[in-house]
Amino acid sequence: MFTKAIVRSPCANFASGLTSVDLGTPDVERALRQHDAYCEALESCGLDVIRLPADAQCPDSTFVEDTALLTARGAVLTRPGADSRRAEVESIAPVVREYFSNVYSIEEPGTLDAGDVCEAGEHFFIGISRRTNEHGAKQLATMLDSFGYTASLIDIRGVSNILHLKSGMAYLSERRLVVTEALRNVREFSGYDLICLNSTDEYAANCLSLNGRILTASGFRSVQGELELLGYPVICLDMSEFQKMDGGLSCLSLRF
Ligand code: CIR
Repeated sequence: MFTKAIVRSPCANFASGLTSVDLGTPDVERALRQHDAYCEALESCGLDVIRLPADAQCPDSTFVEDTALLTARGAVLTRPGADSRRAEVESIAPVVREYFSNVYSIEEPGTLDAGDVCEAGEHFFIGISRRTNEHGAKQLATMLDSFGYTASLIDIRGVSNILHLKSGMAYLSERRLVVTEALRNVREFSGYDLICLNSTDEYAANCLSLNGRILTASGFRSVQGELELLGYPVICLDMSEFQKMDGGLSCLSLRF
């Protein structure tokens, strides 16, 4: 069960953050409304939401997920692959330390964005991407091993259209994964039940399983229908302004 989530409001210069997609400039007011709805959805799943103030020094700081990995057995502060995002870790660190006594850090030359890390029960998939390098992935795998978890590394550098591993997949429950077409044949996913999405539904792969419910981006009716058929109550959220900045649902919070 998750009981808490850390979030940070989008800042006034949110639109100056990094993006690799060409979907237009986000509207900050609308992003703030979408962020509020996201926080309400977390609360409706039974989580206490710890809201951090907007940080205008770091335009991407609303994507808190990339700065830390929080597990039931310990926390890891990351070292984001993009230079412009490194300072975000300094501001999240004291908050993480408030709730976790054992906090590790990814060290140079390792880089790791936790958007590349997918927790699947006692196992973690770690993506090697444009942001997470092999050093970072291996450091994290060693830390997870010391917590008693297993991990496998998945190289997604050849997969187009996804920034992070979790831009293309999510773990639901009971060995069930949602994956994009490009990730369906990943060897490490054999032995899991796969819900494979059409290319038009790719953005919906980054959904969030929280205490028996699933949060998904709105506008993907067939994905919503498929999840509901499997018995998951689904909450749909408008993510348009975050999508313009390459962000998915999971990136907006750190759950624990
Ligand atoms: C970035 O490019 O770093 C941000 N604009 C978006 C980060 C999204 N994070 C995630 O998928 N975990």
